[in-house]
Amino acid sequence: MAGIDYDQKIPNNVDLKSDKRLQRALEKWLPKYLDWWRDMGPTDFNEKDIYLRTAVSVDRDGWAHFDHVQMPDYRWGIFLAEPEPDRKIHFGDHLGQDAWQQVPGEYRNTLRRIIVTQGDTEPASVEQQRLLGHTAPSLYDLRNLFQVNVEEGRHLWAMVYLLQAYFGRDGREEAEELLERRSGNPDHPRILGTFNEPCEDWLSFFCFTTYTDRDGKFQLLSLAESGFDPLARTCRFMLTEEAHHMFVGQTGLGRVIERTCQLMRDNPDADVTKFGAIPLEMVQRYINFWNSSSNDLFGGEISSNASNFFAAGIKGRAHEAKLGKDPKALEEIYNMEVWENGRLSSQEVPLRNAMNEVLRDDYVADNEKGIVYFNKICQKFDNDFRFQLPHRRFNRKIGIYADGHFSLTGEAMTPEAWKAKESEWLPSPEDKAYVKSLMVPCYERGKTASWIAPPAKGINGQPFDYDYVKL
Ligand code: BYC
Ligand code: FE
Ligand code: FE
Repeated sequence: MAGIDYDQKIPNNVDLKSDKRLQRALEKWLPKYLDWWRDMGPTDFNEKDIYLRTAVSVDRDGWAHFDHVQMPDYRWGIFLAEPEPDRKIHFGDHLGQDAWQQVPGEYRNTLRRIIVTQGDTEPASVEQQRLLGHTAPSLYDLRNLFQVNVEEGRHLWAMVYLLQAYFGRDGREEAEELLERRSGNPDHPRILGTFNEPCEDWLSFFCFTTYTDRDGKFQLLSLAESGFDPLARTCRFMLTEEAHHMFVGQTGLGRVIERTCQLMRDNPDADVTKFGAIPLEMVQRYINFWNSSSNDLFGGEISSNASNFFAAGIKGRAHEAKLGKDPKALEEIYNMEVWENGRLSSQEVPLRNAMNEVLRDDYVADNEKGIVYFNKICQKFDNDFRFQLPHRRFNRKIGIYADGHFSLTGEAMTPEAWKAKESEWLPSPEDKAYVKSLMVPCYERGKTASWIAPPAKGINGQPFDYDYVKL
């Protein structure tokens, strides 16, 4: 690959063309990445022209570049938000010191682990979504799926860049392992729970992009505050892409709800499944599953890891710099309901140990806004159904509530009582079979599948019936 024009092939703002060591590392990794993409990325659409947005520079005009491209030719780039001159660490024990431009030796392992954990989720999501191209409800949705997929691919590049540029040999090894773990593989799974869950239908995809990508938003917000400046700058740029992923989820679920509400209004006595739509209670059960699983992604409520990350200045609170709170977080306590000896009781937790919960608070608040949006759609159609966000204690596998059983509104229950409610609260085998039966592709321009309304508008000012994917 000697003499290749790096800026052309790999758009970047990290001066790749003058960094020989990084070039060598990337040249070794790139063919493995492309092999992984062909094996584990979206199946059967690699030769199709897709209307994609490519980031070609970090300024406003540069990154929203739209064109029909084939996915393997997508120019995965390396972009960091512009540096802030003279940036300081603005929280934790190193408050006021210069932000690190190199990896501080004492935090090398911790930082690497965080970057690997973040990086692992990106290819995992592509693996989870790899078959969805066969059943998209419209060409518009098909294009959005692939846009999300190539951007998650780019997010993997972002973390691989950090590993290769800043961590030497073990960083390069970790970069390879990111291509070796597999979502849902019991022998070699992805690191975090949700990223091993099957995501095989579009209702799950819209829940995933609503709730799991929103975990991405908040984890990236907290890492965007990092004292390790290259990580902070990378995450700030990734956040601009994350907004689109959540848009896909939120409006996707909204369109499913709209379609059902419309049919219910026009056919007051009929069962909507007769029209191939998804009952609102079923949508709620899918929300309950993906939301509760994604709550787990914030880690334990009381966590010495989280405390250490904060103390080290590696991972802050979302918008830490603008919070106006004690940047050392040493005095404050966090009042938490803990589950101990079979009952809930209030406990005072030193704030640093509660940082996962602090971030989850922001996440829950953001999710609540999404529920308001869904309920506005119900109201618009005079439908009495109201969506609700499951309580954060509901159906948890990680953290202090994992041992208990809690209702959708957070009350403790016996395991037997919970079991009796399970099929009302989480997708049942019948729900899954029904949703699966609806998953037939709709690839006629301007048309949508029976279970979803068309979007309010197209992509980049194009009409809905645009040729988003040339099949
Ligand atoms: N599943 O102290 P604890 C995204 C482990 S999503 C399995 O409670 P900590 C995206 C934990 O690793 C954003 N294991 O938690 C979205 C630890 O293991 P060790 C991804 C879990 O460490 C959609 C042990 O339990 N980014 O970008 O404070 C599409 C005790 O941990 C889970 C990040 O996560 C789980 N859910 O916090 C594409 C940011 N939760 O050390 C992309 C980087 C915890 O005992 N990661 N454990 O072996 C972190 O900051 C932290 O690792 C976590 C966990 C917040 C995830
Ligand atoms: Fe991502
Ligand atoms: Fe995302």
